[in-house]
Amino acid sequence: MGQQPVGRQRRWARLGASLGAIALVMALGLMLGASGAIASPAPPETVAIHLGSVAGDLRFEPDQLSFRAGQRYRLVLDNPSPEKHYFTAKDFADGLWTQKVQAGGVEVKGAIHELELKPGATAEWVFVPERPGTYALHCAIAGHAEAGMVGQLEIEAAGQG
Ligand SMILES: [Cu+2]
Repeated sequence: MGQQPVGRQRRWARLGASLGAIALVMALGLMLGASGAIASPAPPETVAIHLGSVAGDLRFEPDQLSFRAGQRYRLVLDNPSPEKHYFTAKDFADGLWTQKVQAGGVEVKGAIHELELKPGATAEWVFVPERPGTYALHCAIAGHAEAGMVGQLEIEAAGQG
C-alpha cells in the first residue's frame, strides 16, 4: 500500500518523457514543413565520391553517379589529393532540393551549385533529387576538366530501377 504513490510518480515521469519526445518530433516536422522539404522518414542513402586521388590523378572516383528522384541522399565528398578541387554541377544542383551541406563543423542551408574542397577536406551534402535528367560534373580548376576531371550525374524518375 505504501509503495503505490511511488509507482504512480514513476508512471508520470515516464509519461512526461514520452510527451517531450513527441513535442520534439512535432517541432522537427514543422521545421521541415516550413522549408518545403519532402518529409522522408527513411534515413538518407549514403553515396561517396573522391575528388582526385592520393597519387594526384585529375579525376572523380567514381565519375558516374546515379540517383532516384524523391529519395534523400547523403553525398560524402572528400579530397585525398595534394591539390584543391571543385565539385561543379550547376544544372544537377538546380534539379534537386538541398537540405544542408556540412563541412568543418559548419552546416550550410540553402541552394548549392559548387563545392570547393581543399586537400584533405571532407564535406557532406544532404539533398533530394527532383528533376530527372543526365547532368555534367566537372572540376572548375583551370585545366582539370580538360585533363579528364569530369563526370556524369544521373537523376532517374521516381519508381524506376
Ligand atoms: Cu580539380
